[in-house]
Amino acid sequence: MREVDVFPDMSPGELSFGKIPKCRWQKRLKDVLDEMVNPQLALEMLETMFWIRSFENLIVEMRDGRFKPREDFQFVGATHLSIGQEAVAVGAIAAIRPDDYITSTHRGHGHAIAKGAFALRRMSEEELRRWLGRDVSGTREEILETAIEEHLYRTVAELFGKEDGYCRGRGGGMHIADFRVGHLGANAIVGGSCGIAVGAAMAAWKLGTDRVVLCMIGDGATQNGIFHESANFACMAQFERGLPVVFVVENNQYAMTGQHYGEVTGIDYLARRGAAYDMHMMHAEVVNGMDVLAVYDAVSRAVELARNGDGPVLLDCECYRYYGHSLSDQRMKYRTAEEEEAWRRLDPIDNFSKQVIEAGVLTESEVEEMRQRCDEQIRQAAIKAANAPYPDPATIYEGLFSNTMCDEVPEKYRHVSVIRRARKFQRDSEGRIMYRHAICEALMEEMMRDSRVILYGEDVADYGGAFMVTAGLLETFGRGRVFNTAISEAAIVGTAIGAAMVGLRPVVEIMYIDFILLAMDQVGNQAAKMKYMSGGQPKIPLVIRTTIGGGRGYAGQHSQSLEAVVTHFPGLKVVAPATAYDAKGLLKTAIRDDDPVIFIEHQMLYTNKDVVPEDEYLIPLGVARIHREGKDLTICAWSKMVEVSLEAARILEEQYGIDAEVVDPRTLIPCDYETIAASVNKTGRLLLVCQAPETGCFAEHIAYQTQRRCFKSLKAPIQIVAAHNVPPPMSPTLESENIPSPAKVVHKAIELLNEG
Ligand SMILES: Cc1ncc(C[n+]2csc(CCOP(=O)(O)OP(=O)(O)O)c2C)c(N)n1
Repeated sequence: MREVDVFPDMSPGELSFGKIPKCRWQKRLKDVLDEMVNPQLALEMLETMFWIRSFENLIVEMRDGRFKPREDFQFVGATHLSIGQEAVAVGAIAAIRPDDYITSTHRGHGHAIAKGAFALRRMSEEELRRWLGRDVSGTREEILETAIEEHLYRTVAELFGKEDGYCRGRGGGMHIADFRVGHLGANAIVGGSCGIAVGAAMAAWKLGTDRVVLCMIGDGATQNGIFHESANFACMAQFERGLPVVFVVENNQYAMTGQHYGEVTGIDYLARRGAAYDMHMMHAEVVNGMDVLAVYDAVSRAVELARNGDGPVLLDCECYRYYGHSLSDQRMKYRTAEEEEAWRRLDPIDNFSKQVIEAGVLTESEVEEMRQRCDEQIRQAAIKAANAPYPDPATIYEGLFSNTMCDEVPEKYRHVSVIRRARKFQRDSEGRIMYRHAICEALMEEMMRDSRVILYGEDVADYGGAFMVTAGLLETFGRGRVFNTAISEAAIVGTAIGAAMVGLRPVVEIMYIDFILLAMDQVGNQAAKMKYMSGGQPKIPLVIRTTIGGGRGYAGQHSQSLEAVVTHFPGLKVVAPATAYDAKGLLKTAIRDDDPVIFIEHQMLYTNKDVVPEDEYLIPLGVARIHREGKDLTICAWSKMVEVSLEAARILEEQYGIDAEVVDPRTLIPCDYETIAASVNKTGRLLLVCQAPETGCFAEHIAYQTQRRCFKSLKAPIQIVAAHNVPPPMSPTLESENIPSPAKVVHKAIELLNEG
């Protein structure tokens, strides 16, 4: 039962919101030297800001031809510069531990440089050697110098798309990541990383660590749906503790050209957003983002709150980008020279340099020496990177999938505490159980095997899911591992990605595949791509369970078969089981797989029964099943269409003496084209049966793959029985006309046999 009853309360009153602090920090370095900030940290902050500015000045110079790291080098790629905003990246990242995480944005050079630099500076000699991946002699200081040099080099190399880059040139500057120092990736989809950050925070908390996540985002991102879904997710009351995530809004006043204040929002300060999500207004604060110490102070306090279970926090760091959105942007079309001048007077590097001199940490000439040294370090890194090789085209597939499984659960995750004994599904006299129960059994067994497997989605807990598949799991494993979410498809998927990246193995449910369209950025741009774009670094062991249906009069938005939509994104595996036996074995495999899997169940199969052994078994992904052998033609179908095809094959045999072979690929990605081709080479004819509209359906793709392999043995053109090219209609007559039936398959099969 639920923890809280919702009784009516209609008494009159007023809701009040607390005060949001603004620009609390009014001190200077000299006021806090040796207390909050020691001289070493002050130097590190200044040095890091210099590196960031040098790095981005170099981009400007390469673009306008003033600097060529090599005579024939052509710089290509995005030029989103954060010049003017360095204090936010540095102040925020200086305030976290090396093992804390960050997510970043398309304007994330500064975040990447700062995260690597501060993490390396805080590593022991041994950790530095491990990070370098080779044995380096010398003192810790010398090794650190080597590591910093390598860090700057690998950052520039990624900007240039070189093999030595952090992401082996797969991601470039807009998608840079170094998971070894907790940099979970920059994201070129505005707001795209919010769910990932919250998911990583959830995993950090559930795994019992005290790590914190900084979600670096722009002001534009706070208007995007994924930000709102993720902020709400992070604040859900059912989490005993607020999730340890700090949203650091780098509020440079503009999205691309859209001004949040006075144009695209109705509020002055974005910190006000915090009031929408939790009773503490997310401890929101407006921060002077032009002052590195103000940011350091605010983020330090925020991190302490988050680490102690009182997150999340929202910091609105007011700053300014000096250049346009990118170097091709004519910024004077949407802002004035006076405005720019006013912000430039607060320049974070000049401002902090003065404070460092005032505090007696460095002299003016020492500051200038540092600036020149940082410039030179970046230039040397660029020259080396320009001369380094590009990735070998033959390696283009490297990093796409892990293609590994969790064969053995680490000892610490094997101990699973249960509240109630796991539900047993009674077999009938022939050893059969329902498809829905087979799926539940798979979940139950995998959750028993590995405490990192968690399950969440809309209504999956007390209610057992819209289709009663997960009933009983809450009672067995408790709300820590089985919980409901808000209706936030994007956040469900996004958080699962972040959680999977840092150690959990989430299984999430999207009630109908029609709703996956609300999460399509998270599915297609994030889950599918984060591994590849970061050069293959993270494992993302994530299962997205969803359903297709049709046949119940639910019409266009609850009956689609969108499997081809998800197969289109390289980096996802896609499974669509037709029987209870396959569903159980494939789901268990999907949960153990280290890559993201979309697991598509069929609502009209949930009550179908099949023999499902009680003993453990797994079914590998990418292995088709021949349901029925035959010699006259091959019928290829998956999910519910296997049942339709088997019925058609029975009619063909009984009424027409035609012997059809029925093949089910079971997994669409990877797809066992070879088994299908072997069947077609034997029969000479292929009929594909698919519940999706014909145009762009997965059957069209199998047809292409098969004709490539079987051209010579085909006796007739490949045919497809699919739905009409209309949204699924509601009326029974129209709906049954739309969904392929055994009669239609029989008809097409006979036509096919009469050809060639
Ligand atoms: C979802 C999405 N919409 C639009 C874009 C195009 N775009 C790239 S950056 C940007 C502005 C983002 O503004 P903000 O979040 O404030 O970050 P900033 O660029 O100011 O750092 C836009 C509109 C995008 N990349 N992603």
